[in-house]
Parts: sequence; C-alpha cells; structure tokens
Amino acid sequence: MAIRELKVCLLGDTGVGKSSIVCRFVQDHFDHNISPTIGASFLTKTVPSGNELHKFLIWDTAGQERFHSLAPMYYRGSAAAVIVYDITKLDSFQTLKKWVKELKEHGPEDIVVAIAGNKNDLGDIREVPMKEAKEFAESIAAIFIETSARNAVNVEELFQKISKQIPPLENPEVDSNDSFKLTRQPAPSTRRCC
Ligand SMILES: Nc1nc2c(ncn2[C@@H]2O[C@H](COP(=O)(O)OP(=O)(O)OP(=O)(O)O)[C@@H](O)[C@H]2O)c(=O)[nH]1
Ligand SMILES: [Mg+2]
Repeated sequence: MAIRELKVCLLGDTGVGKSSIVCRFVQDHFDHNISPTIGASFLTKTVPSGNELHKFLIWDTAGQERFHSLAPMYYRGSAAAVIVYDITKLDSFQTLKKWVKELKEHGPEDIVVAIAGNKNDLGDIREVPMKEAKEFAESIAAIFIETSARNAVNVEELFQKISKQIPPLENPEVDSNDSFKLTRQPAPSTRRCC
C-alpha cells in the first residue's frame, strides 16, 4: 500500500494542550505534568486512509509568544494545520482567530485547517460555547471538533477527519517507490516530545 507523507502542524496558545493531543494520538498517553514545549517537537504516526497509508509528520509548536516567529517554518509546506484552543479559556479562542488570519495571509493556499476545542472534560468551567466555535469553523470551511487529550476523546477522530479532507492521489502509480509526499519542503530538525 502506498505511504503518503503529510506534514501537519499544531498551533495555538500555550497551555491549550497541543502536546497532550499529540502524545495521546501517537503514544496513547497523558501526562498531567507535561512541560511547555520549547521551539517545537516532532513525532510521526501512520494510519490507514482508504487505499493509502497516511504518515503524519507532526510538528507540535510552542505556544509561548517568544516562539511565535518560528511558526512559519512549521506551517509552510504543511498539508494541514490543527489550531487548538482551550474551551475553558476565552482568550485562547481569540488567539486561535489570529492564527487563522496568519495562515490565510501567509500559509499554504490549500492547507486543510482543523479547529480543536480541547479540554472538553472540563465542561463545567467552559468559557467558549461549542456553537460559537462550530459556527466560526464553518465560516472558514474548517474542520471542527472538541477533544479531551486527558480522557482520549475525539483525538483519533480529529486526525481521521484530516485524512478524509486530503484528496486522494489521482495517479498513484507514477511513483514507483511507493512513497508519495505531500510535504513541500524538508522539515527542520528539533527535539522529540513525550
Ligand atoms: N483537563 C485537561 N487538561 C489537559 C488536557 N490536555 C492538556 N491538559 C493539561 O493542560 C496543560 C498544558 O498542556 P500542554 O499539552 O503542555 O499544552 P501545550 O498547548 O502543548 O502548551 P505549549 O507547549 O506551551 O504551547 C497540562 O497541564 C496538561 O496536563 C485535557 O484534555 N484536559
Ligand atoms: Mg506543547
């Protein structure tokens, strides 16, 4: 089966749970004491999608403002961006809107955007109504899903939805190496997380 590499980046405020989502997806693990990401972390996971295998090359970026200028390295050449907010922090939803704007202005034209409202296990202290976030996602034709990295809710589904939005290759037999790349530039190297 053909393996297709898809560069995916995670963007969003510090503390919203980007690394926790990635750790849940890749290692099915949740760390209550996870440290803020420095620069970015890189992990991969391969999942079946129709007649293809999608190898996600995942760049988990640091949400702290001091790392903002690095972000273009990670969203450039990405097939998809997951923008994460924390459903208990209205500010993080405002930051998400800034990321949407930045991606629109400077990101790849055909990038698949997924909006993930994380920490939905904390619904009793919710600040961002699901309806509002969903409507915003619809207005920009983005995928929308609420997740809980802690309780393993909708994390697999998030990446499945991304897989489904990636158009299948029309002519897969053109590459005899059984490897099809949707990444558009070599990814910079950095440390791993988890
Ligand atoms: N209750 C709850 N806590 C979560 C969830 N996901 C992450 N957390 C917690 O939120 C905090 C921040 O998580 P991180 O994954 O480090 O957040 P981040 O977005 O990667 O932060 P930066 O690396 O600084 O950008 C940690 O204490 C996590 O344990 C979740 O789904 N539910
Ligand atoms: Mg992190």
